Amino acid sequence: MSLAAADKMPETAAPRPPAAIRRVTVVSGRLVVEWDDGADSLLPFTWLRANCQCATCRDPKSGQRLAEIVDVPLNAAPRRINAVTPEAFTIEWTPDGHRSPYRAEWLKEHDLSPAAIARRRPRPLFWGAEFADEAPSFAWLEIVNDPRAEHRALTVLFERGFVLLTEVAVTNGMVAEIGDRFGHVRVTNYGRIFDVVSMPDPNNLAYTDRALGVHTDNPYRDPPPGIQLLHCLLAEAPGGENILVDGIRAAESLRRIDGAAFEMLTRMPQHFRFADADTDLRARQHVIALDFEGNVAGVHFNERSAAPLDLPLEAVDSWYAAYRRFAELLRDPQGEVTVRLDPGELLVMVNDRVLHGRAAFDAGAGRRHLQGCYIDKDGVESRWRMLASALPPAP
Ligand code: OGA
Ligand code: NM2
Ligand code: ZN
Ligand code: ZN
Repeated sequence: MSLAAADKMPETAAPRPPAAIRRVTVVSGRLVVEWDDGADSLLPFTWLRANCQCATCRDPKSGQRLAEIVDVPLNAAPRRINAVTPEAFTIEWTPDGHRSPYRAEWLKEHDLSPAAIARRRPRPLFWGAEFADEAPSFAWLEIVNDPRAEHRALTVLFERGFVLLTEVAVTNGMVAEIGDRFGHVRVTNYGRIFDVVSMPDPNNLAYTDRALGVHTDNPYRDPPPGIQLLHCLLAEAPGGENILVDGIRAAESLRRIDGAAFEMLTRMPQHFRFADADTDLRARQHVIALDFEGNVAGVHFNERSAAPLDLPLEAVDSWYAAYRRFAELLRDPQGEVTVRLDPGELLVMVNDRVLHGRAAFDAGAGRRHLQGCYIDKDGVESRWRMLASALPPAP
């Protein structure tokens, strides 16, 4: 397949020069830090004291907290604010005289204004069929040789939910090497890596040449894998195109057009199961999962692995009506990006956001071989932050 090169993607969040502190006062039981950029930070005393940055409260070597909440005096309040400079100040606390240093950079990084909180929770950028022309791809060697390219690729992965890697060596196990660079490969009953090929006695319909409707992988696991990698090694058989759908966008559409259906799928879970001769995996998941703010965090959708619904019988009819409504939205061709992977191409997908499916292929007419693995999101997010912190600041 061919997708647009990603060099038009925006450069992200390069660290800005920290603002300078102008004045520190106490107003109505809160600390007020006035900044030279015109902003004020309002900070509760307990929060400041619980996050004391002194060497007694925080181990200077590991940076881990030593302080425990029960040692923070009730009604801790600033007695004096000392040594105010543009970069730092110290609070001397009553009742116990403890002294806490705070740095401007740290305060800005953890600011509690609604705007600062929102900046720390980036929202996904939604896409539909039109994205086929702009969808991002990165040459693997570019990622290996340039931390900026790797950082951009991971930024795109988190913004869009998938990224295509090209020019990947067509070798056995390469997929796990890439998985271990971005994060940590998760070993499952399918192994460290799995071969998606058509085989005689498959334990999973993935291992046939049938079409697979769009789905998220392994909802029968707790937690399901965060990210899936699929590496194309052979694509001689006619067919087998992959279909990608932005599940979070579809779920947010359902919220707008059928609030009751949306609410049902966020409240009453579906049951999933995978069983073979050695395995009996079962888990419950919300088809639509919400984050702490009530935004859609992800979806769990897999018809192959749906177990009998295990809900109070009065809920069953309306649950299915809601599920059907959502399934219809997921099938909307206007939401589908189709890609035909060639050998050397590798899809990285956020499993609980981007649903993937495949068209049937003809195993009698040629071979098709994908190799896959799963990694968890936290490790990839960690790598993304480490890459960002090592980049030189943008000019
Ligand atoms: C899978 C899967 C896609 C494909 O194995 O879970 O979705 O293209 N495979 O074969
Ligand atoms: N395989 C390819 O979630 C699923 O069962 C999809 C996963 C077997 C690892 C297939
Ligand atoms: Zn302290
Ligand atoms: Zn799959």
